[in-house]
Amino acid sequence: MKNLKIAKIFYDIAKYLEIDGVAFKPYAYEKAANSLEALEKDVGEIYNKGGLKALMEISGVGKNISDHIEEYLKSGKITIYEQLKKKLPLNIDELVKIEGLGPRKVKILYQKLGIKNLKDLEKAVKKHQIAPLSGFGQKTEDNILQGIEFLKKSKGRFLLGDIMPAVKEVFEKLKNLKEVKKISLAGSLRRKKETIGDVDILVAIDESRGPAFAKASAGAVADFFVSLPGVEKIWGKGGTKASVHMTDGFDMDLRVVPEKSYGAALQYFTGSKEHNIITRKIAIDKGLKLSEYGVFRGSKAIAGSTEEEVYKSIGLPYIEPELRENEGEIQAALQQAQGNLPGLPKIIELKDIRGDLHCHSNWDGGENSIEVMAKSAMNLGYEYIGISDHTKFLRIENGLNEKQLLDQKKEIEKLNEKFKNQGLKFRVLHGCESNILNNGSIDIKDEVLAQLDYVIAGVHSSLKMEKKEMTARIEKAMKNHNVDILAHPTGRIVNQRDEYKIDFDKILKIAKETGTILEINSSSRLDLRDFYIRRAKAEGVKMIINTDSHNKDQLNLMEYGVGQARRGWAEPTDIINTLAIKELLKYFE
Ligand code: DGT
Ligand code: CA
Ligand code: CA
Repeated sequence: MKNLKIAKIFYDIAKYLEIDGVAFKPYAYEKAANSLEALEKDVGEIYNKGGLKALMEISGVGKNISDHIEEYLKSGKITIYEQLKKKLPLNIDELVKIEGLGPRKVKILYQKLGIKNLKDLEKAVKKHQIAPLSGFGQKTEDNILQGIEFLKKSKGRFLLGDIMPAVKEVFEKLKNLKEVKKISLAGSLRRKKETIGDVDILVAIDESRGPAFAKASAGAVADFFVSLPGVEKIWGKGGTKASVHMTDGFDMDLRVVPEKSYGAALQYFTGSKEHNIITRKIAIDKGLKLSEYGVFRGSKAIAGSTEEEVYKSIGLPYIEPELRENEGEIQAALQQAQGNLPGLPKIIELKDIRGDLHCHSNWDGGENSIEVMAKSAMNLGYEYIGISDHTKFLRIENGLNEKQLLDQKKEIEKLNEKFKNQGLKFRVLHGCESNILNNGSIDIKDEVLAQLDYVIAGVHSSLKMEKKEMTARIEKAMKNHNVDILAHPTGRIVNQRDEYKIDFDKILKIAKETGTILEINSSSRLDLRDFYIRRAKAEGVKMIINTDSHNKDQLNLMEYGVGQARRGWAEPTDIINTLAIKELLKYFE
């Protein structure tokens, strides 16, 4: 699958064009890259089946972009990209990832100091060559250093949402093999960690027809695995396991086991390592041995084929994968086993979600109309969608002003009328994603905010404020009666940007006082983080899981927000978009 490779090239092109000061075009490349990342089908297959026309049906892909994709599929190159690289021979992707280094600054650093990559940049920072440059200064140099440290920490780990579409494709192919009786993702991917070191897949084969048959089956699965289309390198292959490197950049491990030890193997390979260490110890304390092959008393296997059975044999209820981090789940499980409360949380599931309230329409430069977004939400089985376009302070995002918001209100009323006449129960809610200005005020007049169904507010500028100021800024916004939801509360972006400096305990306290709902943003922000979700839950602060979709396909990102919420032990009652509309609206009164 070349989707991610091509997406990366498009991101690079966008950045090069930005450096050159080209207007609008960079955004088009980014949009195309976004949808390629989210695409669950191989772009090569799409092209082979339907040619340029089929490519152009991918959202964000027009004539120009589809030509580029075709060129890449045919030649492995995109001419304009090669030309841009020649003109500015930089590792652009690496450099602009540094927080505080926009394309403009990257260009200056190249022209003045010959900085081409992260290494050059780090050297220059250490020699204090950056601060003296005009437009930079000591603060920028410090920020760059921080950014470098941050990037180093996250190196080599992939965003869950970035690799999942490619993984799902492989998974489906394996699942369809006749030798495969059971299959599951394992490791950090199954635990829905926000970043993934490598992909682990576990397969069970039929052993009931004798060892020779089982051996042949396992071999067939491993052979198939290493010959998958996206495999670039084979790290190793044995009779029951294989390990490969994919063109998309990540590694995958496959394990094949007989059905009778599938549960034990799944428990082992799901991890985490820390969780496994404790479960094994519990087994030992009971005079048992727990391994990837099963649970044994002496040489007799007493459990192994399912995880439920494995946990039960060591005296524990089933523990959801997202909880297996040795963060108190074992104590909770033991408590439950002894009949005490609260025990393990009954964590939220994707099917509990009834709507998505952070969605952008083409009013603010998003890709799809309100109606298309609404229909896509209906197809997901939702009961409502909330349109929350950016507001006027964010000019680059075509933020809406008061008048446009009121016009939009009318359009939404009309649309709801139409749905009603069609006998549909579905409802479009009208909100906005307003900006919390430096002094904590909102960039839209209160009398207009009051006319919306709900208001989201978020920080989108001056991210580097001192802790006290930033906390006070957010506090003031939360205390605005019209503000219902605090978007991406800490400002972090996975592998890209650390959170702002804030006093999270204070934010929780204010949320409790004001009834402000904290968002769990499902995009690459994954903000709130899992441990903050747990703290919010403990304080009784309500949350909402939103996708922050800028097109209809991104509505599918909900699964990652839900994964994050599950890792944060959130139950349906902690999350307000599990509610039917009538109950939901009470939170916005
Ligand atoms: P990752 O790949 O870094 O995102 O994290 P994981 O958790 O997927 O780790 P990985 O792929 O190295 O191993 C998959 C699982 O296998 C891991 O979660 C637990 C189990 N495992 C691997 N090595 C060990 C080990 O040395 N001891 C124990 N107890 N379990 C291990
Ligand atoms: Ca792994
Ligand atoms: Ca692994």
